[in-house]
Amino acid sequence: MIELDRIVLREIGLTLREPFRISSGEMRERRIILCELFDADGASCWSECVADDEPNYSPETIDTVWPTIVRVLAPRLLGKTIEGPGDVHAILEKDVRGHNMAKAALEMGCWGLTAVQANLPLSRLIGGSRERIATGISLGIQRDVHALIAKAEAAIAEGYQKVKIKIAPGRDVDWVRAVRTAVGHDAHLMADANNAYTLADAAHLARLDELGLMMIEQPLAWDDLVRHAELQRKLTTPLCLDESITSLDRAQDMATLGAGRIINIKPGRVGGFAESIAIHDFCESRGIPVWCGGMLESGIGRAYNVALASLPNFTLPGDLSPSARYWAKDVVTPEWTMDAHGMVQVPLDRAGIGVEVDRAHIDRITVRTEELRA
Ligand code: OSB
Ligand code: MG
Repeated sequence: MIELDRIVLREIGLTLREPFRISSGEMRERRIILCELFDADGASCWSECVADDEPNYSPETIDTVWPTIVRVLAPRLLGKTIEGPGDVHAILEKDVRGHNMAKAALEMGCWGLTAVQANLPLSRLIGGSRERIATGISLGIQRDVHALIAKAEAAIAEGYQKVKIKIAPGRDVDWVRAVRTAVGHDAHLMADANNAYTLADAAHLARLDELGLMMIEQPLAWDDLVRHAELQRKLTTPLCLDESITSLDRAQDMATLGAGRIINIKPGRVGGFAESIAIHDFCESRGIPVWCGGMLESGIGRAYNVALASLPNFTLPGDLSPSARYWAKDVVTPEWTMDAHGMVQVPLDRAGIGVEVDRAHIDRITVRTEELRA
């Protein structure tokens, strides 16, 4: 039972250790919205919103999320008696179009809170069985191909089980081929285009087929399925959809159309855990592998991703790099780490999200707060 009597919103500023460039934009300073949910019974839990400050990945930004939570979403939860976290998605979804990242921040917080109340690790509350999660790294677009090769080699030496190379026109086939040559044919490589291409590039993208990639992520428009299906028919490399999969319906459409063969599940993109689990279960029933994507989260969002990725059909390495890859200092203790085999430990020794939140550090980097009450 969830009875929220208070939600505290905060915006924090976290500086990436190095700028992260994708075909649709660049991130340096992350502005992140954190939520703290308080239940009437005294339990509380943190959650994180994955929206960025520019709308280059999805239409949402942190400046659409904040007022949407304050005016539209939080009032639907505060002071209400909710049976369980599985009911929150429907409550937030009814007659509210879009705003998945805003919805997810609250919905996931309700799952985290329920895990605290049940004295269970979040992973186990949702039925996760894995104890360790295989991890990949997502390499942003580099200054030149030499820098990219050096980063890929270093990542493989560190133990990462997958290297995702961000591509864009002019920085694609030749760069990926150079990495493949440098790291050898056994390394698990993939490319992510973040919508940089159109169907007119099909023949060019087909040149990636000979490079043995695990998949090509989201080459075409952010909300497209039909053209991805046409492209998939022209490629032997599996397409993986990210931006286009915003709900279970869209995942089903992907399967129906043959628009992709793998899904990158980001709970923030699909409105939270209930929808993520539904997509996971659907994909499992259809033999479609899934993996957990990342959005340069702080350690709080990462905790949710790690818990989600402990579900059985997350069979491919996630974008779940350790804290130190992103931040000089994360907002959680212990920070997220990875072993020499590229595995992240699922925290099973603690109820809730499994990490301690460093409130003093968060206070120092908070730029605004707002307290919402029933
Ligand atoms: O397309 O997966 C993406 C980061 C921001 C926006 C979009 C994407 C990404 C990443 C980062 O690839 C993955 C990570 O968090 O390590
Ligand atoms: Mg992506």
